Amino acid sequence: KHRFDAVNKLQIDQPRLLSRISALGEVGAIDGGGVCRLALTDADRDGRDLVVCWMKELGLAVSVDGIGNVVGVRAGREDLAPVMTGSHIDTVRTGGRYDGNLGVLAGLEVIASLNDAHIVTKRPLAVAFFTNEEGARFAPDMMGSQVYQGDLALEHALDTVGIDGTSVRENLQRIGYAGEAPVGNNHVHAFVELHVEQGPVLEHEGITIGAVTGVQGIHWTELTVEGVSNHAGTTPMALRHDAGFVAMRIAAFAREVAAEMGKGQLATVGQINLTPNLINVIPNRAVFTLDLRNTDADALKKAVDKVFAFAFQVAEEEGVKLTHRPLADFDPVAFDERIVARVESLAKEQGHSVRRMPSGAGHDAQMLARMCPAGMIFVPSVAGLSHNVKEFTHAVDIGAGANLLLSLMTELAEQ
Ligand code: HGY
Ligand code: MN
Ligand code: MN
Ligand code: MN
Repeated sequence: KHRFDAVNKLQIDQPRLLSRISALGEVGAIDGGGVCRLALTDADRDGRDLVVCWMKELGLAVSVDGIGNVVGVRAGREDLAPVMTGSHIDTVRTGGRYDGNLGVLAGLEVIASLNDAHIVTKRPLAVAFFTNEEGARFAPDMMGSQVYQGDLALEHALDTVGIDGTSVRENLQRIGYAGEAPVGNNHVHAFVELHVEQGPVLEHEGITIGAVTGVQGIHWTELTVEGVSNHAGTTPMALRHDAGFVAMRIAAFAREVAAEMGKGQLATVGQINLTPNLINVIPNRAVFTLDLRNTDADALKKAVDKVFAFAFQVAEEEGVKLTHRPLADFDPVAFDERIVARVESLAKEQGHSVRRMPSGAGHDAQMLARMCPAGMIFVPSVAGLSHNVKEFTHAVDIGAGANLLLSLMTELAEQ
């Protein structure tokens, strides 16, 4: 009884959490208050070293697995499968201080608060950061958590070559995070991830907590168009095999399909590289990426089929060669209803407005959901900005999210 009351009154130390967020935000800091810690770069290594140092200071037993996932475990009263929280600390090139980082550091804050209160939960508690959640340098995204869960083979992930032509394996070794801990057969009792919403919904509705119901489907492809380079001034339009033009038509069509389908269909061409990329040369090669998403698996499949049918048709018309390489293909995921409902009821008990909502972004929780009951807590993103150096979440919302995480984890850890 005594312990239960103590846990119930327990609050996280918000200034301590905020100071860790700003300290980690200094690692790989870029102009505008953001961060660039692309997976497995030296900046990622420096961020990892800092978080591992904090894990050790908190008395966690730290392990590193074959893909570089780092898990810190706090012993429980009994030797059972742990309740885990965590996220990622790798960022996109123009990242913010909160995407991923908040979830990992709030996990450390939960540990620190329990340490201060000398409370030991029945189950062990674990805080993890997973390798390469972003997938921006090495596709697919959620790479580390999918290897941890077991559906992505370690060797296959290690062989992956990124956008700069180097492999996951060589980069992992170079930064000293090619670990020994096994992957694929880990036992986790439940997983809860705190994350910034990265969208405008909570702020727009004036709601503090998102009880995340699941993650939408994600379909990433790299397309390569091969045409004929020629003189921009002497080649009649009808005789061109313009790879750049075909790539741009496919990109524009993908946008039109999303607009036409509505109902949450999303399409993004984030990367496009033309060769020789010169003002007066018709490009003979275009390599570009297509990111299609939808909460509805059938609608997403329809969008993919429409865009590819058009792509092959326009390639035929323009007499160019089109090839493509899948980079990620994740079905929509539904989180565990008991966890979603408990996020909702705990938020209300703690005096916060709350709503259920799907996640537009991919998250490590969607991979853990394949191996244990999983769920997520969202807190608002100011102006809905993310993958942008101006990403920001108010301290009061960070406190609310971290306190909810503390309560939920300690409850799950008594199961
Ligand atoms: O792409 C995503 O949704 C995630 O940020 N990796
Ligand atoms: Mn993230
Ligand atoms: Mn992200
Ligand atoms: Mn994500």
